[in-house]
Amino acid sequence: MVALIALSSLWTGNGFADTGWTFYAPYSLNTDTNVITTLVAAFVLGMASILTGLNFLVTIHRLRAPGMDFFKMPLFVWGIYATAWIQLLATPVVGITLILAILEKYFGIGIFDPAKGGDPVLFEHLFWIYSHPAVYLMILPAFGIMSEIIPVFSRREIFGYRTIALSSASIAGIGYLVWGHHLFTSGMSDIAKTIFSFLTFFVAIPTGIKFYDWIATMYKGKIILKSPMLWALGTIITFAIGGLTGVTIAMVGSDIHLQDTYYSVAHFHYAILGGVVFLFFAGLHYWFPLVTGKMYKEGVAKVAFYLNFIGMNLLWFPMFIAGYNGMPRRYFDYLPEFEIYHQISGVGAAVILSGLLLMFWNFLYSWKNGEPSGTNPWNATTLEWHLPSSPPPLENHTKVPYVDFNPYEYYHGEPVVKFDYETMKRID
Ligand SMILES: [Cu+2]
Repeated sequence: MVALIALSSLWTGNGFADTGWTFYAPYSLNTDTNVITTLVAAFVLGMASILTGLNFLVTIHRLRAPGMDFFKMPLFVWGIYATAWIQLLATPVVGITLILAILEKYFGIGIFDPAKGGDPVLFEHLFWIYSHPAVYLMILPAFGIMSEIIPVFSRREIFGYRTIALSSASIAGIGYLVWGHHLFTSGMSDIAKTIFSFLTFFVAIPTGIKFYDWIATMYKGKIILKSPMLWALGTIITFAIGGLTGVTIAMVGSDIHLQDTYYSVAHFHYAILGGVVFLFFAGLHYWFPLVTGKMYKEGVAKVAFYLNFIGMNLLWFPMFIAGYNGMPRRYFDYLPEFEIYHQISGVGAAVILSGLLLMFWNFLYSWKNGEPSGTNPWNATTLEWHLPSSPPPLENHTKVPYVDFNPYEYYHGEPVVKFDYETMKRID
């Protein structure tokens, strides 16, 4: 639907919107490309996001298995739960903003266009009230995947289950209060800048708690370096770089120097590629046998991981240095002193591409020709691995399971809970 609306730009005359993804006013209101089609497409996408969030919230509140209270849920579900609140509460703000922009374009009402008495900075505020939490909307489910993988491949009960669960909720909550850090150079009072800067630092606290919990889970664990765990460990490094450089641009003083440079491009990609996408890949490896009933080639998966990890760092780390030295973003050309950084990035892009191709080839090849995986190849403890067959039969479980155990119970490196598929209860 969204793609169709966006593609309709092609035959309705003036081509795709040329505003970039932020639709900043007043340019978006005055360009004659098909901004309205793109705004409508983004609005439809927003509606889908709100309904998805609502669906997950109601499902998690009303349809948990008998016996499963909130603190027996897998941490991936906690990540989805926190995300769903963001989808429900923050997305309407951007939806209304898009409608206002459409109305202004159609009817010439002066809301954002200063030529008509509007305020373009208001658009930036409304846009980022959603679009900052949108970053957590991506990372919280990814952190959930991390919290599934770390205990299974450390053969230890997760350290600080409740603090991980509640830190997801508090990241979602704090996420609403920090949007102003995108506007430090847009014209804001010094007091507002100081408050937004200070509040942004608070995001580091629940995020840091998660990192300490993951590392504490591994401590004295029986670590198994299979590919899902490799991706998770790689992400601990890359996301730490993405997160900590985020703190450096949350400071007003350094942000005024680094705003709109390659430094922020590098920060963003370390957080989103080195956080969200890497953990998505970790999850693909982790749940591949569950979904397909086949096992991929572990050696190939490891080579693909190292290519991606090395390529990712070659591609984006030089941008920190180039950006710090003044390379602006969104320029198609650059001064001679930035050439070396662009060249290293180019090599990195080729390396990461080869890693991605190898990874997807491995998945596709193994889906057809892989060895049967069995129902629980990782010795995992959560409910989705307690199934009679892999891939799962229709409707997954033969009857509704009774869950009176914590999601990650290991004792001396072995899962504690044995499950009976006839009664769908634990065997003691
Ligand atoms: Cu932000």
